[in-house]
Amino acid sequence: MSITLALSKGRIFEETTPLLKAAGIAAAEDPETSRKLIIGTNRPDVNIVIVRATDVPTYVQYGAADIGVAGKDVLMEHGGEGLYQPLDLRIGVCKLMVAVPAGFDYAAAVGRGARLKVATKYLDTARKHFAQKGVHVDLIKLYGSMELAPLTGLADAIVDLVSTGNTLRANNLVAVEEIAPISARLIVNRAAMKLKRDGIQALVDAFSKAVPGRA
Ligand code: PRT
Ligand code: MG
Repeated sequence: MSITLALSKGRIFEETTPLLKAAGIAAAEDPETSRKLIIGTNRPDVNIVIVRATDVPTYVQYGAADIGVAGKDVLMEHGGEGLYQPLDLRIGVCKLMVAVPAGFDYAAAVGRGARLKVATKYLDTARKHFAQKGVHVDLIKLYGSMELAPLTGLADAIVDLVSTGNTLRANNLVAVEEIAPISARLIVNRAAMKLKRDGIQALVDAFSKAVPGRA
């Protein structure tokens, strides 16, 4: 029984490669240079499909892929239906944060019950976060370059991922609140977990042993 693994190109593919290697799996092609969306591996029973980062949970949820690697940010926004999340891979580590222009008094704005305009691609996650705090927000959906929104007057604040903080600094923004710590998770289709139990469990175990910083 063959196993299909869904990955996105870029940092997820790059940081998953050493984990795959530890599990004895090597991709036959590099998705950065190949235009193929289905990539074979050195193992005839393992294939990789290359999809957008936000589409990884969807492919696995519906069983088009058996397993996948997706950021916690993407999983929170997706909701996680139909998925097992057996392993924190401790890659793609960053934080989901609220950021505002330097000098903007976020605490005061929130304190006096102002309506905040917030731009983000994490609409559901942001809505839940501010609702929980009782902060009134108008959410504006963006698909990228969130950092530009406060600089152009589109929004007062953004909800975005921060790792080194360099992007915020370069755009004169400061992080004012952490929403969640983020790292990539191994996700498994619920039906595949039963039907392909042995093959999938072997992969989970091999990844688990290779997770960075594992005691
Ligand atoms: O790029 P594309 O639109 O195709 O998709 P994507 O942006 O969803 O994918 P990709 O490959 O950029 O990110 C995939 C996953 O990597 C995310 O879902 C996160 O789980 C994880 N990850 C970890 C990050 C970062 N760190 C990160 N720093 N994803 C994005 N960033 C961006 C952030 O949005 C901001 O623009 O990097 C910038 C901030 O970085 P610093 O170092 O300047 O703080
Ligand atoms: Mg990106």
